[in-house]
Amino acid sequence: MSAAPATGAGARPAQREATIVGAGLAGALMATLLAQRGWKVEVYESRGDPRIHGFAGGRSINLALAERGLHALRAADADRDVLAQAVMMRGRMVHPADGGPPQLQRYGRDDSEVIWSVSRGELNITLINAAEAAGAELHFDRRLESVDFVAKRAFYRGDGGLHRIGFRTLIGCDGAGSTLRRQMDQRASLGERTEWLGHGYKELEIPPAADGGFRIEPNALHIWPRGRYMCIALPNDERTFTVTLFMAMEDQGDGDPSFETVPDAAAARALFERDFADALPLIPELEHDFEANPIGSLGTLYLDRWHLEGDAVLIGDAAHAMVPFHGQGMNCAFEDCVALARRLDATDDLAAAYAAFAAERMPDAAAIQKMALDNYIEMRDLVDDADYLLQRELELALQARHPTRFVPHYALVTFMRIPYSVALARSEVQRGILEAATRRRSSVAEVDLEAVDADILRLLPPLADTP
Ligand code: FAD
Ligand code: E0Q
Repeated sequence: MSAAPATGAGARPAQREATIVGAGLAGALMATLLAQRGWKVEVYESRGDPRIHGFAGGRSINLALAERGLHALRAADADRDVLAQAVMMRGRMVHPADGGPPQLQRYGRDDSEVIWSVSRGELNITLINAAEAAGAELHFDRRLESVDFVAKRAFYRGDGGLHRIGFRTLIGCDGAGSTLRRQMDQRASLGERTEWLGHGYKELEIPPAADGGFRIEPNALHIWPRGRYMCIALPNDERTFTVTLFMAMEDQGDGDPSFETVPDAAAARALFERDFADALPLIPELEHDFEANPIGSLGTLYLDRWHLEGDAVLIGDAAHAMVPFHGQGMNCAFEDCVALARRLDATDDLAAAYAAFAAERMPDAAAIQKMALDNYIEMRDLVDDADYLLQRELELALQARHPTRFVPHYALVTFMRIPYSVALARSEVQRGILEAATRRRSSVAEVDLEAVDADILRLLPPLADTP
């Protein structure tokens, strides 16, 4: 006869199990990280299995993956599979308005400081496979509809029915339009607020050249800055580029184009003939793409709370959607996954883990949200602005003089893993130094570097890790 197991409070560790809502980028990575740590993980995704049904209507959409996201993929042992399908981007290729030759602005000091263009669909499939391989159970065609937090039951729509499924805790990875967020907010206000940018986007495609190669430089993020609107293009490994046009949703009365004044394919062609003349011949299906693809809207989502005790927590876009202009939304979502997995692993107290996760990550999400908004202004105005180029040149000179103290803004965000809030604070100090040093100067040779050195030593303590 064996003794009955002890059942008193605290005698048995809580079951390490979680239900993840959404098998997109954050959901699939979160599932992988927890399953690899021995958790029992169930994932519910509203869409069909992309391995069977293909992805997003077959359009290839790509994203820039940087060090923060790559590091999270390393933690899940998925980095090699992802990089095998990625295209390296060493800088921005700026296409001037006057039709002059495009100029490469390097992102880093050399080819060790680059970012990667990855297909959203392929990346998602790689992560779904990793999650399953780690032991997570994925359920497709299951759209979360409502949550009963008292009975701890969730309701999912799919396969022509409504499915009632119990949970221990819910991790919301269901994106910017999160249903879980709405359900949590009904139980206890999350203090939600969205600030719409007032600008939207439209995706177009550059197909391969006749010989099957890339039609423009593959190892760059192409950008056509035009003041208050712009186009960008990122390479895909199948030798196409995805072009994204960003502009105001409504006419601003300033003569600039908007989705209101450019409502159809004919107007889009006229806009490209005038403002993006070198891009136009690269996009043979411009009319079709413009009519067929939706206008995306852009905004920043702010919440006062990300979790409901130990019952539910939000991560990724569901918690802090941002505008895409720093290329960090996915990178930030992946950092969230690593931070949350670490907190969950450290304690059986879910409410404490969620509170610690939110306390750690909310300041960082707010910082990258702000930097992403600021970068739209910078990107649209990139045109050979002399002050801008002088400040970039001085940044590199100061980094060479003080590699542990002065790291250019872009590198702090893109090539390092220091918290975004630290990157923002240091960037602001550095911007002050750069503005003061370049005032009424037209070349780095005219800058009083010794005076700048003193400011740097005084204001910028050395970083432990430098890129
Ligand atoms: P999502 O990727 O949106 O995934 C949400 C998942 O939840 C989806 O699979 C969805 O089907 C599912 N779902 C939704 N509702 C439910 C429900 N009720 N029940 C079940 N499942 C549900 N980031 C970068 O890092 N680099 C870039 O270059 C970059 N470029 C961008 C360009 C544009 C134009 C935009 C709009 C964004 C860009 N981003 C970029 C941001 C990036 O796309 C997001 O930050 C990222 O997708 C967030 O991941 P997520 O998993 O939180 O949400
Ligand atoms: C990157 C890489 C959608 C988008 C994605 C990006 C970037 C930009 C401009 C945009 C920022 C930059 N950037 O080049 O400074 O680095 O991801 Cl618009």
